Amino acid sequence: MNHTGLELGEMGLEILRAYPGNNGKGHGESLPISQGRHLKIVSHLNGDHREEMIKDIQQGMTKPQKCIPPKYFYDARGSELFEQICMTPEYYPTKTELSILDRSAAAIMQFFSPEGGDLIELGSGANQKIRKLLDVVNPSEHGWIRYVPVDISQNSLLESATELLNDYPNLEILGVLADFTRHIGVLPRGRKLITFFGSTIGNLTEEEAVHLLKRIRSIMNPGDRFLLGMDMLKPLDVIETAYNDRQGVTRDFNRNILDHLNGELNGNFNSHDFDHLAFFNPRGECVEMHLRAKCAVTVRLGDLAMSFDIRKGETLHTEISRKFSRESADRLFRKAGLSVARWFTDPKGWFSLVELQVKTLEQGLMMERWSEAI
Ligand code: AVJ
Repeated sequence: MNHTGLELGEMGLEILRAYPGNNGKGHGESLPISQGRHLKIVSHLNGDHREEMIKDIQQGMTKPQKCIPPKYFYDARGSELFEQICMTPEYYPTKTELSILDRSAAAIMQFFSPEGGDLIELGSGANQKIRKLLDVVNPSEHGWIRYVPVDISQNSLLESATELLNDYPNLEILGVLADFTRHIGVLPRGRKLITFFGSTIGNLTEEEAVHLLKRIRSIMNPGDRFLLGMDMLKPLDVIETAYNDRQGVTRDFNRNILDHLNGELNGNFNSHDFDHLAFFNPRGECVEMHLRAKCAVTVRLGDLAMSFDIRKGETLHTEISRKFSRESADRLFRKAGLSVARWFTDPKGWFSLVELQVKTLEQGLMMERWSEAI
């Protein structure tokens, strides 16, 4: 399905598949599938996502606290439900982040004039945020920018890229089909502004987040910038309400993870056997989402050749969504070797867009001396 009315052939689509070489370690070669001008898609997915899912679920469902990694929310239905969550009156993060972009996009996009470069978006979605950035740039200067959306879903990558091409005809797009939690190394190395919106970083534990940020830092040059969206601590009722919307969209989103597993792994979950549970955990400074069994459940996941017993009242942990303070954010950046260039926020300080750069040697030394002094 193609909302734009653009035929792929007409637009000139080129898909390149990067696959591991025969020695099983190199970055592999690129195989052009079709040729084109404006849009090029490179795939780094080698079809092992099913094995990974099986491993993740097997591990998660045999822990004392059963858990399912939040990345499995996002099948087609889950992505649709997430878009709907963003439109509920209770879910403030997306709206707040967009309002920050309204005020700071021009300052952020200064990066591309006059030198140009790559605008990389990790986990590209509905184009809303990238449009805010592109719209403050004179269309005649769009040619200086190459937009590089990185996503795990070929359909959504194609759909959003074609839509953008229609509206920004001077833009060059390189779509990267990849799992950015694993494939940071395949991203282009030239002059770049990397964006990671939505506070998706909050789904990771401290260790996982440090690991990802270090990987990102490792591909950054001194002039490059990294724009990171982070949801901040705020009155707890505001946070908890955002994850318990009245319409029940978040509940449906949470339950949908089980339907997704049923489809992929030949399972027999009845998602309605589970209540939606979302609450703020003050020690972890995060929202925890769970699915709580309303009755004793035995679920069989055919493709794992395993059954799991879930007691009445037992929960499956599906997500953490961390809420940051300046201190916890700074701690994360310090551990990852990143330093703050500019910090954009909204008047209430509910959400942050932090512009980061690689910590220079001098800054690193200053930090060390400073910490020695206290
Ligand atoms: C997209 C991961 C940032 O944690 O707030 C929304 C996902 N979960 N409602 C978040 C989500 C429940 C969202 N992130």
